[in-house]
Amino acid sequence: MAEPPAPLWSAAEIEALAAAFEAGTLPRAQWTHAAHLAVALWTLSRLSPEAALTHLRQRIRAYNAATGTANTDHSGYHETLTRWFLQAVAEHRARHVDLPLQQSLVRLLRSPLADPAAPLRVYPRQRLWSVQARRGWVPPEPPVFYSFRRCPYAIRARLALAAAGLVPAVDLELREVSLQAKPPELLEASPKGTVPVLVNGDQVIDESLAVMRWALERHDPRGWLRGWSAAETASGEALIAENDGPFKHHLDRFKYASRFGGRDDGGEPEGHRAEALAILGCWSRLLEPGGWLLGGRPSLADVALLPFVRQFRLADPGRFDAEPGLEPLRAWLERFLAGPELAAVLDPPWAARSPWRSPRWLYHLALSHEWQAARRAGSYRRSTRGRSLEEVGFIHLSQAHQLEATHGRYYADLDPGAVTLLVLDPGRLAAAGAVVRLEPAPESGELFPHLHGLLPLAAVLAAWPWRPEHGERRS
Ligand SMILES: N[C@@H](CCC(=O)N[C@@H](CS)C(=O)NCC(=O)O)C(=O)O
Repeated sequence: MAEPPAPLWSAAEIEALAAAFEAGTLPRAQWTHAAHLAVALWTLSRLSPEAALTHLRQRIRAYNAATGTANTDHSGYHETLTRWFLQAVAEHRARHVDLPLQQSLVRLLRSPLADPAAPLRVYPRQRLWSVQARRGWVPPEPPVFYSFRRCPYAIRARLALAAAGLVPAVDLELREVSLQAKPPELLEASPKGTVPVLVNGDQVIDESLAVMRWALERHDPRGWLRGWSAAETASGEALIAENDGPFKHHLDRFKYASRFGGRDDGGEPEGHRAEALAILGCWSRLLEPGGWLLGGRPSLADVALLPFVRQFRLADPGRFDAEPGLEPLRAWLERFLAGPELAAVLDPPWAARSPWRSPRWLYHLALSHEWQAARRAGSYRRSTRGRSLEEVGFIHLSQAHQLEATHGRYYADLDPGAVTLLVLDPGRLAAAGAVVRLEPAPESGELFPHLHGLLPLAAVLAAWPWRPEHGERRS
C-alpha cells in the first residue's frame, strides 16, 4: 500500500498526534507509517532508546487494543519491527541532534526509513514475518551455528534444533568446523573453542545443553522439554549429568585409549569400558519394553544421551551387541537408529561434509600429489595448475568467496580427491614475512590475493580434500 506523501506537521501537530496516540484516541486511519515515525522520534526526544522501547512496546499494544487490533502471533504489535525502526530512528536523531524535532522529522520522512518496507532490505521476508520476530527480537542475520558432524554434543544440539523446526540456511547458518583448524569467528565468539556454539546476535550459547534448551523453548512439538513433572525433570537432569560426567569420562578412555595413554592390551581401557558398561546397565534397567528413559515418550534426557550411547556402540559394535543385560538399551538405541530424527542430523543440510571456509582465511588450490611432494620436500613452489612459482613470479591464492569459481576455471575436470584445498592463516603468513598483495586478474580485473614468494608451510592451517561448497561429491 502506498503511503501518503510526507506530511509537514508543525511542532504543535506532532505534540497533538503523540498525545492522541498515547491516549488511544488517534483514529486508526491516521496511524500511518509516517505517524509511527513521528511518534518514535517524539518519544526519543524525551526518553533514552531503552526507555523508549519499553514505553512504546506497552503503548502500541495498548493503542492496538483500544482501536480494535488484537495483539496476537499474527497481528498487532511486532517486537522486531518496532525495535528495528526505533533503533534506526534513534540513529537518525543522533545524526541530527542539532535540529529541532519538526525539522528532524521532515528529514526522517524523506529518508529511506519512510518506506514501511525498509527492514526488508536487510531481513529475509520469511524471517521478518515469522511468529518469533513478532514475539521477540530477531536480528536481521540468522543465528550462526558452529557444529561438527561427528561430535556427540553437536549431534544432540542438532537433534533439538531440528525438532524445533529450524532449517539450516533458512533459520540459521550452519558452519561445519574442523577441530584442527577452528575459524577465528568461532574462537572470538567462544574462546573455549568447543562445538557446538550458537551465536544469535549478541547472545553466545556455547554449551550443547543450553543450545538444546534454547531451541526447545522456542518450539517443542515433541514435548522433549515440556510436560514433565518436577521429579521427572530432576531424574532427566541426573541422567544427563551422569552421561556428561562419569559416562563420557570412561567412554573417552576406552574409545580413545591411545590419546589418554591407556594400553590397548586388555589393561586400562578395559577397566574404563567396564565402568561405562555398568552405567549403561543402570540406564538399561530404567527402560520398560518399548519405553524411554523417563517413561512412555522420549524426553530431553533420551536425546541428550543418545549420541554418547551410539558412540560407545560404534567403538566396538560386536561386543556391544552381544553384551548381556543391555537388551532394553539396545532396543532403545535401535529405535533411534532406525528413525528419521538421528538420520536427518547426520547428513546435509544438518551436517556438511566439508568445513566452513572462513572469509578471514586465504586459500590455495593444489594438486594433491604436488602438495604431498611439497610436504616431504619442505617447500611448495607451485603457482597454479601446471605452472611454477618461478614461471609466474607469485603463488595464486583465492579468497573464500572466489574459491568455487577458481576451482571451476582450472580444476573442474579432476576428481575431487586429486585437488587439495590449502587453508592459509594471513596472520601466520605475515609473521613469516610473506608478502600477499591483492592484484587484478589480467582478463577480468577481479582482485585476487597473490603470494609473492615461497609458501611458508607453517602458515598452512589445514589441507582439506576439495569438495564443492554446496552438495556432495558429484561422481
Ligand atoms: N560441554 C560442552 C562440550 C563440547 C565438546 O567438548 N565438544 C568437543 C567436540 S565433540 C570439542 O569441541 N572439543 C574441542 C577440541 O577438540 O578442540 C558442550 O556440551 O557443548
